[in-house]
Amino acid sequence: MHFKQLCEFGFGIAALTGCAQQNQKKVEAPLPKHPNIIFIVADDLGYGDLSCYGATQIQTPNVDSLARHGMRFTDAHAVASTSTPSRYSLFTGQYSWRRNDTGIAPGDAGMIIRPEQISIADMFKDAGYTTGAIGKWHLGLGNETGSQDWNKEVSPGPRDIGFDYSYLMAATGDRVPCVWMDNQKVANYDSSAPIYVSYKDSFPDEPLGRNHPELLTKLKPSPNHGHNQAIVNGISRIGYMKGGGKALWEDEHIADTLTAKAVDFIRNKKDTTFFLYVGTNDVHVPRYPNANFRDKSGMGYRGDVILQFDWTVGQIMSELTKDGLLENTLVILTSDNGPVVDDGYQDRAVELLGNHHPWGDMRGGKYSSYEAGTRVPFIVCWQGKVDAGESPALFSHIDLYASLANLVGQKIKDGAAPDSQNNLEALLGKDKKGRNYVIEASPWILSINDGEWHYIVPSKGPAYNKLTNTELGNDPKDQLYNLKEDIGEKHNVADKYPEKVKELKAVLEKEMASGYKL
Ligand code: NG6
Ligand code: CA
Repeated sequence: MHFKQLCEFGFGIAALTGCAQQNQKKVEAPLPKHPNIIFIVADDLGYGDLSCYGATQIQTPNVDSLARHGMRFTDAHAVASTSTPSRYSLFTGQYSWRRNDTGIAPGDAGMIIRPEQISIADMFKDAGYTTGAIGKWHLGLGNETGSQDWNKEVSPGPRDIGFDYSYLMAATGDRVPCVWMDNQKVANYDSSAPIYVSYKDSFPDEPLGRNHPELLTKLKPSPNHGHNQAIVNGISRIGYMKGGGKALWEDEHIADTLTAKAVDFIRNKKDTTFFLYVGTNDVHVPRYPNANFRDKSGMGYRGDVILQFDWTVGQIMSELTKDGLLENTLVILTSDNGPVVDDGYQDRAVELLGNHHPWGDMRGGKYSSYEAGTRVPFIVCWQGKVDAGESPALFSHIDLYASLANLVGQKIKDGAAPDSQNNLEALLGKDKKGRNYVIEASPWILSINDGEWHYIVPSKGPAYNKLTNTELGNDPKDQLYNLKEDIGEKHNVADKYPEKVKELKAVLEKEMASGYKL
C-alpha cells in the first residue's frame, strides 16, 4: 500500500498528518483479528447517480475514490425497491416478502424486526464487535404501531436487536416525528414542548401544509402526492405531529448531524472492533441541502444532495484515514433501492435533470419491478484485502449476513438469517460470478434475475405511477427480458422463450413455497 493511496481519502493537511502518524503507530499495535465493518446505505440513490457508475453531469469524487480502491459491482441488488423491506432484509437475512408487514413503514410503526430475531448486529456482537446504527432507520420503534410515548425512552428499539449505540431518524425525512432518537430517546428533548404523533388525526390548532402554504418556506409538496400534513421547520410532511420545540430537526442539518455522529463513533471506537451502519437521508425527499451544497450541482436539490452524500462518504473515509483504520476496515457502500426524481416535493428535480439518468441504462426505478428498482450501486473497499476493480458478480444484500458471519468466524444461529447464503468470495471480489439468481421485490410482486434473464411474474397492479413518473413493471402477462442484450428491458421475449419462463418461474415458486403467497 502506497502512502499516497492510503491517504487519498484525506482532505487537507490535517488528514494527511493524521494518516502519517497512524502509519507509525500501526507498527507498534497489532491489527485486531477481524476488520471493522461499515455499511454506508444511501437512500434512493440510483445506479446512474454516481460518476463512478457513469454519471457525467455530476461528480462524486469521494465515492469514486472508494470505487478506485475497491471493487465496484455492476449487478448487485437490494432485496426490495423500497426502504423498509430492503433494510429489513439487510439486517435480518430474511426475505422481507416472507412477511406481510414489511411494507413502507409509517413514522409511528412498531418495531418490525422483533427482539427475538437474531439480527446482523447481534451476530457481530457475538463476534465481539461494538455496534452502532446512525441515520435512517425506517424499521419501526416501540412495541406497537401508534402506541409510542415519544417523551420517554421508546422500546424495543435497535438496542434489542444488537446495536450498542443508535442515533436515528425513526422513519424518513418526510414522515413525522421529525426528531433524532439518541439511544431510543429524543435527542435535545425540550420539556416545554411535549411530543405527540398521530397518523390518524390532526391536532387542533396545529397548522397543516394543505391549509397553510405560506408557512412552507423551504419546500412545498408536489400536487397530489400528499406530504401536506404536519409542518416542521418550513416543510410539510406525512403524518401529524405536535410539539418537539428545540428537538425538531432542521432539514439542512440532517446530513451534517449524522455525519458528525458517524465520525465520532469511528473516533471513539477506534480501539475496538466495530460494526457501523450509516443510513443517510440523502437522496430521499424532502431534499433540502445544507447551504454548502444548495444550488451547487446545477441540477437542483436532487443533484445537490448527491454532492452532500458524497461529502458524507468523504468525511467517513477521512476519519478512517486519520485513525489509521483503512487497512482494517471493510466499507460497503450501497443504496436501499433505485432512484426516483419527483417523490413528492417541488424541488425542481424533474425540470433540472437535463441528460442525467439516475437509473443508468435500466428501466424503472424506486417502486418498480424493472431492473432499476433494485440494481443499486455497490462498492466494497478493504484496502490490501479486496482488489481494486469491477465485478459483474450477481450479488444480493440478502447475503451480507451469512457472508460477513463467515468472514468473522460466526456460525449462523438456529432460525437466524434463513435466506442468507455465504457468498464471501463474491463479496470480496474473488468470485466474479456470484449467486445463481437474485430475487427482486417490488411493492406488488417478485421477479428473478439469473444474471442473464429477468423474469417478472404477472401482476394486475398498476403499470405506471403518474405521480413519480415510474414504470412499475406490473403486467398481467409473463415478462421475460434478456439483460445481456436488452438492459433497458424494452423487448418482452416471454413468448419466444417459454422454457426459460417455466424454469425461472419454478425457481421462484420453490423459493416462495416457505409460506409466501402472491
Ligand atoms: C411513499 C411516499 C414517498 C416516500 C416513500 C418511502 C407518498 C405519495 N409517497 O409513500 O414520498 O416517502 O413512501 O420511501 O406518500 S422509502 O425510500 O423510504 O421507501
Ligand atoms: Ca429508499
